[in-house]
Amino acid sequence: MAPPNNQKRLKGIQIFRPFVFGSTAKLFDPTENPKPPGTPEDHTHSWTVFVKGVDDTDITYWCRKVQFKLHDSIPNPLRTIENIQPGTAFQVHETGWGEFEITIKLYYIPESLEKPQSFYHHLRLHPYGVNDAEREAMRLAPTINAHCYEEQIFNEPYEQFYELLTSPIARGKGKNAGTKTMKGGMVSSTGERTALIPLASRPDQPFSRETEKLEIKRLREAKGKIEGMNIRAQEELKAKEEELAKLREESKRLLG
Ligand code: SLL
Repeated sequence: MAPPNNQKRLKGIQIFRPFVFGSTAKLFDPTENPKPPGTPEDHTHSWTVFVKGVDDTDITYWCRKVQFKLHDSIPNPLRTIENIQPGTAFQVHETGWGEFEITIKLYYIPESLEKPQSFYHHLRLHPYGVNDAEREAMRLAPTINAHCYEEQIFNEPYEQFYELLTSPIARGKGKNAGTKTMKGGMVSSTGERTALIPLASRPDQPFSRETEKLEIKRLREAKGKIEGMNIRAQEELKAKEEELAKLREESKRLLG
C-alpha cells in the first residue's frame, strides 16, 4: 500500500535497533527433558526459535509481529506471533528430529509504513565445530544454542516512525513497569526502550560490549599469530631459495 503523501522520509537519516534471533534446542531425556505426551516416536529434540531484544529489552515499539516459516514436514508450518508482552520474545516451541532453514519475517508497526523483511536462521539441534572439552560439557547439559545478534536498520524512516523510535519513555522500573505510556507504547520491568548494547554479559545474555571487546581481542591475537606464521614462512622460503641457488651453482660447476 502506498504511504499517504503527507508523510515525509527523513533524508540522510539512518537509525538502527539491535535485536537477537536464533534457536535453542534440547535433546529429549527421561529425567532432564522428558517427551511431552503425544510427541511422535521419531522426535528427538524440543526446540525454540525466537526473535527478541538484546538483554530482553522491548522491541514491540518497532516490531509488531513475527512470522516463522518452518519446514513443510511440520504441521501448520507458518506460525505468526503477535501481541507479546514487551520484554519477552516472539517465539515458537516445537519438537522434531531434523535441522532446517527457518524463514523469519519481521512486520513493523503500522506507523513505520515499511514493508516486512525476511531473513533466515538454520535450526541447530546438534553440536558441531566444537572441541572435545566443549562437546563433553554439552553432553552433560545438551542445550544447543544458535543465537545471533543483528541490527535492524531503518534507512530514511518516515518522520512519524522516527519520532516513535526515539521518543523518551518512562524507565521500566517501579510503578511505571508494564504500563501504557503517553505515546501508546508499553514498558516492562526489563523492557525499556533502548538501542544501547549492555556493557557486560549476564547468564543467557551473551551480547554485550564486553563480548565484543573479547572478540576483538581474539581476532587481534589471531591476526598477530598469522602474521608471525607468515614471517616465518617467508624466512623459510628465502632460506630454501638460497639453498636452491647454491645447489644450482654447485651442479653447474660440477657438470661443466
Ligand atoms: C531435510 N534437514 O532437508 C531435513 C529436514 C525436517 C525436520 C528436516 C519435524 C517433523 C514432524 C522435523 O523434525 N522435520 O513434525 O513430524 O530434508
